[in-house]
Amino acid sequence: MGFSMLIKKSADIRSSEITPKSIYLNRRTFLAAAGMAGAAGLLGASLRETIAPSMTALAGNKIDGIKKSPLSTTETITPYKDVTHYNNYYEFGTSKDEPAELAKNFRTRPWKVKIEGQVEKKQELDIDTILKMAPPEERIYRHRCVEGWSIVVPWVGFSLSELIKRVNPTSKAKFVEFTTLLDKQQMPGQQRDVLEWPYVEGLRMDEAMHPLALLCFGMYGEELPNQDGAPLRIVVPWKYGFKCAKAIVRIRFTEKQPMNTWNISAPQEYGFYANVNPNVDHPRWSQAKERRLGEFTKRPTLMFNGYDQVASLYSGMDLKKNF
Ligand SMILES: Nc1nc2c(c(=O)[nH]1)N[C@H]1C(S)=C(S)[C@@H](COP(=O)(O)O)O[C@H]1N2
Ligand SMILES: [Mo]
Repeated sequence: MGFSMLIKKSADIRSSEITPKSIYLNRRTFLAAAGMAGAAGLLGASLRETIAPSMTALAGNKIDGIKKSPLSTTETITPYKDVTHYNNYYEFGTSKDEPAELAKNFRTRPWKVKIEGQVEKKQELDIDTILKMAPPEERIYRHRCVEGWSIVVPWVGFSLSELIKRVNPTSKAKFVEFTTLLDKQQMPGQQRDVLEWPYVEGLRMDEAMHPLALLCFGMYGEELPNQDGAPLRIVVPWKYGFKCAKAIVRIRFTEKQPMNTWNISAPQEYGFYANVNPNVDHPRWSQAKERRLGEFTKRPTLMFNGYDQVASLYSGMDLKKNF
């Protein structure tokens, strides 16, 4: 009995979903269960009773009723550990491992999202109202950072168009702007001038309405970890990662092209469009190749990150000028 039985118990519980995440979790549940076994002995409680609640707690907040999306890639999913410990989120530090640590206690409830600008009715939506607007889907997308690394993530969310349709933009709405929370206390990175705060991003209306553009609130079957943008972010898989604003508190519809944070910071390096494009180098490095986290050899970067279905959005545009 003892440990071997405990290991079996943890494995059984998540055998329905063998993903990199569950393998990682099983290690943690095992370690926790080992600790709990000691506690059970001391208190005289049965092992089953003691372990069961801890399983739930460690499994995080699972999202129910997730449908699989036909828009998913079949490429190998990047391990959960990498996707949650190699982050760009300057509000929580500029090094990749800082957000996991510094965003630990970030409060994602209560959370409101302001809907402003060119809409029939300006309003403030509660995050839990937004999450109920459409059924959650798992979208396994490639995600390419402008810095040259990439990951494959099973995001959970629904098309951004589902929200846009429901808030009735006026005919003047040509762009959508997304703003991240401004909170120097909770976001220690905002105490430094590394970027202009709050972080702002934007999309052209037809880009935002494209079925691939995702309003995202989860990954690996669970609510988003704070370092990945909880409680709400966007994911635009054919664009460089910096377009995917995290911790969104305001969605504003505009007539004019909104400014975006990285464009303000370094306009000659980061444009508004930021479509993944192996033929347009960053002024300081080539964009022709990328390194998938966990792999050694670089792979070629694909036009639009391989999402050719968006090409028609840019027909007639010079993508060297509109980088
Ligand atoms: N608010 C905010 N959103 C952000 C960033 C940021 O610093 N702040 N970094 C961007 C960049 S450069 C990338 S590559 C992605 C990274 O998302 P991930 O950490 O979930 O992989 O988030 C984007 N969204
Ligand atoms: Mo990035």
